[in-house]
Amino acid sequence: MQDKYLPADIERAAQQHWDSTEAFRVTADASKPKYYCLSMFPYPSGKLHMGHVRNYTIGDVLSRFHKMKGFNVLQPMGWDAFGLPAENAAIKNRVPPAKWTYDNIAYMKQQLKSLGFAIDWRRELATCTPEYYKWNQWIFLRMLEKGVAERKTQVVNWDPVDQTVLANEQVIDGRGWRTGAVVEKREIPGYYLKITDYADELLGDLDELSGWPERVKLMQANWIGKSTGVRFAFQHDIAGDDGQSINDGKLWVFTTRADTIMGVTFCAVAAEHPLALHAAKGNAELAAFIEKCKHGSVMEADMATMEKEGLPTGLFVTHPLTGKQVEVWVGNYVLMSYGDGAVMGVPAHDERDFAFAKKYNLPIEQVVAVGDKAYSLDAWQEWYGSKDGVCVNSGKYDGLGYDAAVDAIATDLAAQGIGEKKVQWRLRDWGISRQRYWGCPIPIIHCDSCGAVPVPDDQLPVVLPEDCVPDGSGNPLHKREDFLNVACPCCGKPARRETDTMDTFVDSSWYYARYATTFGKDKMVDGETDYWMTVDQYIGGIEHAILHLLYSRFWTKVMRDLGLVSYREPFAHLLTQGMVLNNAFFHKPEGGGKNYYWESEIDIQKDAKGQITGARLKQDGTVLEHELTTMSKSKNNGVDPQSLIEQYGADTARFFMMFAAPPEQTLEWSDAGVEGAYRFLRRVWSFGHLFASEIRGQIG
Ligand code: ANZ
Ligand code: ZN
Repeated sequence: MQDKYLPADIERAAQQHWDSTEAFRVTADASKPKYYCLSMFPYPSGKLHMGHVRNYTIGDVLSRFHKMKGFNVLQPMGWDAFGLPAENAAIKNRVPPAKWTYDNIAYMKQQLKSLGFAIDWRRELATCTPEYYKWNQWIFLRMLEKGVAERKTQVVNWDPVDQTVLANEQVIDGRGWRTGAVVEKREIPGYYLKITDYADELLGDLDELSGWPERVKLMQANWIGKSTGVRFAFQHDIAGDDGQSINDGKLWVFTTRADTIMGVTFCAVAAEHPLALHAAKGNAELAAFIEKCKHGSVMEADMATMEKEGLPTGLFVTHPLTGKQVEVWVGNYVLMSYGDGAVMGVPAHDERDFAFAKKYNLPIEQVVAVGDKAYSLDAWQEWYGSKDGVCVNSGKYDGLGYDAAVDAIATDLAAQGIGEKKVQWRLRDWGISRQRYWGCPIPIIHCDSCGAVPVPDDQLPVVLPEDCVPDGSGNPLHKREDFLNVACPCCGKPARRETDTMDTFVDSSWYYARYATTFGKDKMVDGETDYWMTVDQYIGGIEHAILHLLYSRFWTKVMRDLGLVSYREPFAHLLTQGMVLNNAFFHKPEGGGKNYYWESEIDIQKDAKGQITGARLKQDGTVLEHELTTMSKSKNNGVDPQSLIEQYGADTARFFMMFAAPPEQTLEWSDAGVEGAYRFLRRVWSFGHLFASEIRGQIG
């Protein structure tokens, strides 16, 4: 044992020993308790960042701790390897996404190895390999058979200049990211997974996840969004072009506040609603407004804050309980995709309706009173939306509280056959079709005679050609005759392959189950899965709190229903690690925004406690502002793990990460802290050396 602490030598020797002895290779062993420790697999973007290092160090510490306690520990690693950045890199550098991805994987794997994690590399997987995505295709076909997957039309972002479909993140302020052209909405067919069929179970089983942070469970519950209310119709005889009453003469609405039904002063429908489209036929102003709404956001967060706008349709419907005529408006705050795409407007008790009524001078009628608070029309206040009041100005319902009023009103509507209580979910079915090249091909063949035909199992996987170079003008698969042309599996006539690929969330929805198999070529998962699953500890970023975790939970339940696995939830404990923060230094240029500088470009002044008191740009001496914020490429404040490893060794990096902050909390980067960690490890080494050479010698 050498007396000096030389991390590069020590770590290399240890890592070679682990490699040659396959120290972290594990197999199912029923005689031992198991511990499956999983960190969210990285996207192979080029190189590791500090967030990865933190994530994987936490997992590694837990894994090694459990191994020392006698558990059979599985800690795997792999690559979330499909997705848009590879296509963007291809456009920029003219290299195929496959090459870019595999090169990045090779580099990042070396980085992970140099960090010394106790990973069973034999189980490494990359989602862009046919061995992996074959099973995406296979289970998709099972879902089609079961009716869990179905084909229907979807609305996509269309760039009219590039003639291509854009992902949401490629639309910036309503324009295409490359062309700057105003993006249009288009309806095209695509595949959907019926996650809504599992809404009840996905919500209910959250109660079983005692190892999950409450915050994440709440986010999931809100996303699933169970609302209990009443669905009912306003009747009318508005005839469409065919002379028949539109929608059978019923304008359906969903409300969570049926107790306010006597306060309805208008109805509002979404821009895409049949009544809106009908009214627009003879009304150019309305037609233009509807067009404008179509370009607007459908994000609910935006809907809540945006300026309420609308136009009257000139159409009237009948209030089911008062018989009064109620005018129908088109409102930009009504979503076509929620409930029935229409609302009863109760401005006295709903904030959005209030803003709308104020703007367009529509009547506001109080129908709920809370205590003896006086109602005022000057502002919409918190209690107007409260369910704690009693009905007033509501005829026979006066004096009833929320529950009693809803019951009575639902009963009266049901008696007319135009209403009932209803549970409404916010969750939508999961559209998985992406008009992108770098993803898992959807295994469908289009035949002029037979329609959309599933690829037979014995022709799987449908292999994605790996040598395409996207140029931004649409999916390059459209030009690949060798991929496109195929015989129809039904009738044998010439047919064409589907060119859409799957949402990359599909890839990450079941990778944890694949790690826990023997990687057999003939099965998606095998018996080993039931030994290792469920994951005992899952670790990753809070940015995945909703979609990735929800899709994985859904996927698990589908696999259970297909008889592939026996568990119903994939992750027993979840840890969402905090972000890594660092100071960022910037100028604020005249036109707005911030110009960031690297620490190497500036002189920093600090006080005795090491607090930053000022910063100047070396180049010209100008004063810079600074803020503590998440490390990021765009803010020039990232610290490269590689340089840290080279300077101090992996153990210092790992040690600093674990001691600078509790895992769930944000971690402030500190060069002094890193040096302190290094000095400590050096002392530990010297002590070990002393023990080995002298003390042991004496005992010896
Ligand atoms: C009248 C009313 C009065 C409402 C009141 C609320 C308060 P959650 O809880 O999210 O389910 N709504 C229904 N369909 C809509 C759509 N397609 N787009 C926009 N808003 C819609 O919300 C249900 C409430 O959201 C419903 O209850 C309806 O407004 C509105 F004092 O009906 B309410
Ligand atoms: Zn055919």
